[in-house]
Amino acid sequence: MSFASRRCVMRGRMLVFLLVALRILWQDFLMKQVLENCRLYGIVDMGYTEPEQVVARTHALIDGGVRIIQLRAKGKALPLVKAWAVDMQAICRERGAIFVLNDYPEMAAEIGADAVHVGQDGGSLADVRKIVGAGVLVGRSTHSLEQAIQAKLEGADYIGFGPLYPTGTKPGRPSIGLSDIAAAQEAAGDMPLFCIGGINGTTLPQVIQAGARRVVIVSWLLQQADIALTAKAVIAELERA
Ligand code: TZP
Repeated sequence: MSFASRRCVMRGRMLVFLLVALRILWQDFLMKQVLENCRLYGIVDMGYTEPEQVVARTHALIDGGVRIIQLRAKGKALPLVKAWAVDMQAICRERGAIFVLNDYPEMAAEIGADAVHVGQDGGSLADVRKIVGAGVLVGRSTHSLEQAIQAKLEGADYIGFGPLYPTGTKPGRPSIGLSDIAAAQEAAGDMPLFCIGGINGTTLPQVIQAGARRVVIVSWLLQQADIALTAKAVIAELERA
């Protein structure tokens, strides 16, 4: 190959590399914007969802204005989790929402998930980031003010904070109450903090009153006859506060 054509190939490769890098940066910017503006985080929890409802519920949440949607499939067979995750990721990508896979960083990397969410037992966030790679958001569950501060120091993209109230969705996990919400919110700074655990139409006003700006609602939302309408009302209530 002549020197001129080798130079041409090199330039082509550099251009491709640059375009890929720009695309990752742009995608990252867009996702951070969505995360920043998100008030209600939805979870398609397979403890409350039949497999044939996964697609419709993902659409219903997005119809209701939810822009971050997690698949939570505790104890389900991995091939099933992967199939649901692939479906949800495709819907979220097409409709401008962030898809979050709970618990499985390797699978998140494999299917190209927008984000992965890990618990306190999910290892260091640096290790999770090594698995999922650049441009994938990483969220962490926290159950105390100290854990919220630690997650911020570790560079979490967002945190869940709770359970505020006892909840059957996370049996055995003691509730932490509302008293630390404001301090955790303050410590979180610009890292989005989502209050979680036992939030429903009755408890939401108290949670907002205690300083919450963003929430995750699982069972109550999934059990509504009209998920989209309920999500819209919750978002409106959070935005009014
Ligand atoms: N993490 C803390 S509480 C909780 C999780 C996943 C479950 C919240 O579910 P619900 O049904 O909204 O109480």
